Amino acid sequence: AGAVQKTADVYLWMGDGGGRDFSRLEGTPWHLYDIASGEKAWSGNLEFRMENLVEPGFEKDFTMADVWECDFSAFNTPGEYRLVVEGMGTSPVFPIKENIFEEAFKVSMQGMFYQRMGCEEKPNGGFPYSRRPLFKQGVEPEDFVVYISNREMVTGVNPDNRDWYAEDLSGEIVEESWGGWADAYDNDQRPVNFICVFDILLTYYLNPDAFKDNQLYIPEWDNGIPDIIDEALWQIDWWLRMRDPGGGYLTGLTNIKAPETDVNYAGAACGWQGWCVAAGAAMAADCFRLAGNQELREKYTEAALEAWDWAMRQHDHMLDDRASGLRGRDLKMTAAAFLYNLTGESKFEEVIYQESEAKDPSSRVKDSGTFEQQYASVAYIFTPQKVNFPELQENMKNIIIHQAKTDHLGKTDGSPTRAARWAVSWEGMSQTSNEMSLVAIAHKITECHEEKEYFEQGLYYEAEWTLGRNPLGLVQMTGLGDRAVTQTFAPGRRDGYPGLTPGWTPYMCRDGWNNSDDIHRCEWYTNRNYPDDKEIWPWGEHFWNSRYSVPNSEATPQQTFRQKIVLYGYLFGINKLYPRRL
Ligand SMILES: [Ca+2]
Ligand SMILES: [Ca+2]
Ligand SMILES: [Ca+2]
Repeated sequence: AGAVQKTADVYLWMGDGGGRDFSRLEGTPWHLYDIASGEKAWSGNLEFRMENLVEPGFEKDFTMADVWECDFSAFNTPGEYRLVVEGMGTSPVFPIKENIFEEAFKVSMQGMFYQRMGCEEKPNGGFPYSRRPLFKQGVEPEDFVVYISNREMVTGVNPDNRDWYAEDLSGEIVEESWGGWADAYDNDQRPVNFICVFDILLTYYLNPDAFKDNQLYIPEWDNGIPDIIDEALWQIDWWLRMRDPGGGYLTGLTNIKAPETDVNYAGAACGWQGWCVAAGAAMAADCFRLAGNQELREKYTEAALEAWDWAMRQHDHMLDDRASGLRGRDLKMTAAAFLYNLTGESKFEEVIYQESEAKDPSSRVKDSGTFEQQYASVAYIFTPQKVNFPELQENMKNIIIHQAKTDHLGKTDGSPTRAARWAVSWEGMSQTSNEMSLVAIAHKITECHEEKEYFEQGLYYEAEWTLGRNPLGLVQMTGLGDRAVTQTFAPGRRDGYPGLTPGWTPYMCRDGWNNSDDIHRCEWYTNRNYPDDKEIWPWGEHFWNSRYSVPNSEATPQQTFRQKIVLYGYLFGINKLYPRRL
């Protein structure tokens, strides 16, 4: 039930034996066995799907084998099943049920919770605390001090490099610096991760009625705020809290390293951060408009207007500086678009027009890593205010639908694994950075039934890949079911609870990033392969269930967490609001 798409891929890479040829089994009967009754519930015949190839867009061969398939998309009876192919074997037990993405969505959100810094409360659901120590002034360590650097973190060096920030200090300290999310397993807090706020709020924005209070494994229960917004506020409130004595918005914190754990350094305030705070606070306020929460709508609108005014007063507006693809001008446009929705002031609509790439109908609304206007465009497409630039709004819709087809769905027909995600340039993320937000938006805005089905199918392809329809049969994150990643370079080993922190999606990088130290060297693993030629291994099998290779098993929320939140959260949302035929 629910899924438009239910298929099992049949293939096998046999090491130096190459891909298994199943052609003699083509047409072989297969069956779904109902576990409860022990009866056959549905049957079909094995069909050829595609010859092995290097996947277009990714330039990777994920399977190293031809692919056959069992398609039971038409079968919709809830229950527990095994797929049995005669003469071949049987799958593990799997469920067919309503809204199968609920738990996947909740675990992907736990990924963010366990990046929280300074969170004193225990989460709901019997899970451990997030990061310790808290690094909270007056609490832990009690004499914790954060000095303000004269150097900002948007154009500055990686904040893992503490000394660079420490050697040029303003002489001031930060009153309160707790909150926000850590960068990775290490605990610097930097602008490249700030984009996570926008993807989390986008997930809410597209299906607001699906997201409620008391829904996630977080501490903020019974506060009247949808839990997904609570998680985004953990970062936004940190941005608002962490100011310099002149009211400037500080750009992050460096990586605290033992033995110097009672001191840290904050990046200087700068124009880009002003736009970022204005955009995040305005988007949160507009989410509260949709949630009908007048008090918090006003609170975050005021915070956004204050940040907007502060950014306008800066001598350098940093409109072309970027972090994680978000340029200053994209953030300014995002702030303006949500502030237009909230205030109806024409000056904000004019900024949307001025900054939008979509004035040119052949342009794009996003180009990951380069520019990012999808959040602003969504705000304007769904604006409750008068639309004075109808052509711009129409261009935005058409561009999103076009990009969803060309950047995403257009790849699936030529892909043995039906890859629909954005093809990122870094190999480590080629299979676990499942960026599908534009397809989710396109699904929301199209009025054409065939397009809706097409986009929905792409979202399912990608969700299936991450949840087990891959060569390792692996759930590509920690904490979800018995096929999930269990060993990776993630926190949670010393928290008194079994296992690592949930919701961690490793990069699954094969070749590393050229560091020569052993914890980075992927060669340590690939040199121990049999067969020893790593070039004949399927990319889909490049995960070593081990904690010791950082490029293979570490992660950052901006690179591999936020994409799954949008993907599972969107599928959860539409299945909750519009349950499919049974
Ligand atoms: Ca770091
Ligand atoms: Ca809540
Ligand atoms: Ca643990």
